[in-house]
This record gives sequence, structure tokens and C-alpha cells, in this order.
Amino acid sequence: MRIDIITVLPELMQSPFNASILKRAKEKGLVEVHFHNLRDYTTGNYKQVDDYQFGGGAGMVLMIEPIDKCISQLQAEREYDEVIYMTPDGLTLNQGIANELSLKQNVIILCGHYKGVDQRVRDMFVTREISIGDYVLSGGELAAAVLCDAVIRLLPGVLNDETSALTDTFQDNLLAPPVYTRPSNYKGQEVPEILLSGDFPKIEKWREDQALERTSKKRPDLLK
Ligand code: 6GU
Repeated sequence: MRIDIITVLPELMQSPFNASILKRAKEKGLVEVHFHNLRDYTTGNYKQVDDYQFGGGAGMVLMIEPIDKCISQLQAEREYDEVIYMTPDGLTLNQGIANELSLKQNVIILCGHYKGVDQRVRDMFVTREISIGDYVLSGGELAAAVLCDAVIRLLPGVLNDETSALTDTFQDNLLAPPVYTRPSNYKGQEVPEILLSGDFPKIEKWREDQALERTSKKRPDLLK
């Protein structure tokens, strides 16, 4: 998979891609992530990427021309499956969307900033608009990093057995069951005996029951 991220703040988002699972995915050649600084696609001497909005009002809007230049240049180099715009008024990200995107070859992610982008960018280029929840961030960069993490860890070969995505919370619309490690007794707090029994069919059944119970207590909406 190849991901091209267009942003005015590449430095805000690069570090998550250089640690842990995302780093390993890159090193294994399972994903390529390229950052494009919008300022590199400006024409004038001032490297202007934003301007006041027509009709008045507070806040700057990202201009269409540098975004068009950047996206058009990328699209001339290869076919893209999606141009995703990160915006709080997009569709809320969930595991289903992450699963779907993990099957794509080439994806562009455009990060909004300030008051967002000129509407014509959304009309002309964007195939999908994604939010990461009902709260406002200063820009789409951290949201794009969240999206990339959720997607990249699903690529075949990124996770090993121990970190398998199959047992994740949300994989079957269920929260994951509780987990424990040594010591089996900590200051009187015991690990459930069943987990120490070695009876694996019983343990599996216990985990399923716990997942269901946890979900109905904490997230009954997921069971509907
Ligand atoms: Cl994608 N962008 C911004 N600016 N704020 C958000 C968001 C995105 N998702 C949730 N809040």
C-alpha cells in the first residue's frame, strides 16, 4: 500500500510513523508513506497556501491551486483508489472503514487546516471525507495519523501472532475480554482461576462470555 499525505504541517505527523508497528510495516516494505508539504506547490514568492474566505468571517481557508497542483501531479504518476479529506464534518471513522481502506493500493490523504479547504477541492477531487470523532482538532494531521495507524496495522504481515488483529476490540463488534499477566496474585488481587487451568476450550468460552458482558455493560449500542 502507498499513502500520500498532503499537509501544511508535515513535521506534526511524521513521528508516529517512525516508531513501533508503523515503523516495522515500512521496514518490511508493506507500506510506503510520503509526505507532501503544500507550501512546495505554491507559485508566488510568499508561498501562500491560505486566504480569507469570500463573504467575510473569521478564519483562513486553504486555497485550491496548491492542492490541485499537488493532487494532479500525484495522479499523473499513478492511479489512486481514494482521495480522502480529513474533516470534522466527515463520516466518523470505525473499524469497518479501516478494514475497507486496508484493501486499497494507493491512497491520498488531504489534511484540512484553519477553516478547512475551498469547497471546490472537495467537489473536484475528494472521494471520501473522514472524521475521527465529534470534537474539533486544530487540523487534520493528527486525525490522519490515527487513520493511518488503524489501516496499516491491518495490512497482511504487519502484525505477528501475538498482536493479531483478529482478537481486537471491535473486530466482531465486541469489546475485547480482560487480559492478565504475571504475577497471578498481586497484593491479594487474583487472576481468574479459569485462565490458569490449562483447559483451552473452557478459557475460550470464558473469554467470549466476558467480551459479551463487557460490551453489554460498556457499549450496549454495539450489540444492536
Ligand atoms: Cl479529521 N479534523 C479536525 N480538524 N478535527 C477533527 C477531525 C478531523 N476529526 C475529529 N475532529
